[in-house]
Amino acid sequence: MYAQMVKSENADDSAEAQAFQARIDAGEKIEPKEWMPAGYRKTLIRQIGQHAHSEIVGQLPEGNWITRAPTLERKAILLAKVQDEAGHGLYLYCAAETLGVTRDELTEMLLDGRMKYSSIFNYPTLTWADMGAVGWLVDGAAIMNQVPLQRTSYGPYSRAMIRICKEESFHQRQGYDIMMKMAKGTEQQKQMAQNALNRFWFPSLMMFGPSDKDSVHSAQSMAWKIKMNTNDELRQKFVDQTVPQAEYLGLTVPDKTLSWNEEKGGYDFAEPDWDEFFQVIKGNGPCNSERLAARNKAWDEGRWVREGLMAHAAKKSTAQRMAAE
Ligand code: BYC
Repeated sequence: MYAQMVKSENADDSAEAQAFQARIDAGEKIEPKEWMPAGYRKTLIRQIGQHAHSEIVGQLPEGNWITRAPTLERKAILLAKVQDEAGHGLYLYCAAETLGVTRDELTEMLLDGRMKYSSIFNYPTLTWADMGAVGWLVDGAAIMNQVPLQRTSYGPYSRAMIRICKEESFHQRQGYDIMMKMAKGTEQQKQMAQNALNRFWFPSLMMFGPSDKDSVHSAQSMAWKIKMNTNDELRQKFVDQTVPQAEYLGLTVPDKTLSWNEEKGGYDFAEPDWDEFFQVIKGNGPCNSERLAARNKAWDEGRWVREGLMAHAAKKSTAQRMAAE
């Protein structure tokens, strides 16, 4: 079904497409069974699907620290956070399914590399302080991107975002709380927090996507209100929000060019290494093969559960049919 939809995608200037655009411009929400251009559907499947995959793959770097959390309380908090990410993935797969693609199709496209997930999850989490940096910076960047997506034009995506954003703010605060503890701890702990900031700063800036001049989808996605801001706008907002938080921690943002620009009312900052970004999204980041191997293993090991559930469902529907005859 997905392949058929992709094939039938074409530039659409029909009366239907114009009426659709007028609804978008008027701020109306588009609901699953309503008419939509093939390109709108395809873009949503790509973005919501990638977003769902990011939530699921995003459990791996933090899951890595559940067994090694320093206290029972930190373990319980991290466990709850990682479980929330699984829930976010499920809301998003459900939102994508309303567009006519199945969760299994999406999963297969992730597992064989046809669909992407966020570049950030291809970096390793080396110390406990990375749990602080991930919550503070990665979830902080995610919120910056997701708060405007609550107003996105596709109803099911917008409603999933409202729920997800509530949970993301707890995630960001738990990360910042770890950073506060570490930064105000021993010299060694403070150094661990600084190292985590050093390693996660630029990868976090990459989460917003390539610079606007290299963003292939932004213009059309913004016209359709699938995206509400450009990649550079959100990256700037993130830097402006995060630099004072780093200062409060007594940590240094690893960017010697960082300076306040009075005229624009925001920071000037160094761009991430875009060659590195494009390598990571092509599959050549530090942890890409490890992450995909973990997801493939989970998919293969869960096959018997899926088959068992399908056999049970088939048995139940046969029994119901026979009872009705
Ligand atoms: N990573 O034209 P562009 C979380 C790709 S999970 C990988 O600007 P677009 C969390 C892009 O797909 C949060 N790929 O694209 C979970 C396109 O390639 P394709 C995840 C990226 O879509 C667990 C190409 O580059 N959030 O927070 O207009 C634990 C050109 O880019 C990335 C979302 O998914 C990237 N960073 O804009 C903790 C938010 N950036 O597809 C935390 C929803 C770009 O043509 N998504 N690419 O092959 C979006 O808002 C948009 O899709 C993006 C990219 C801003 C990410």
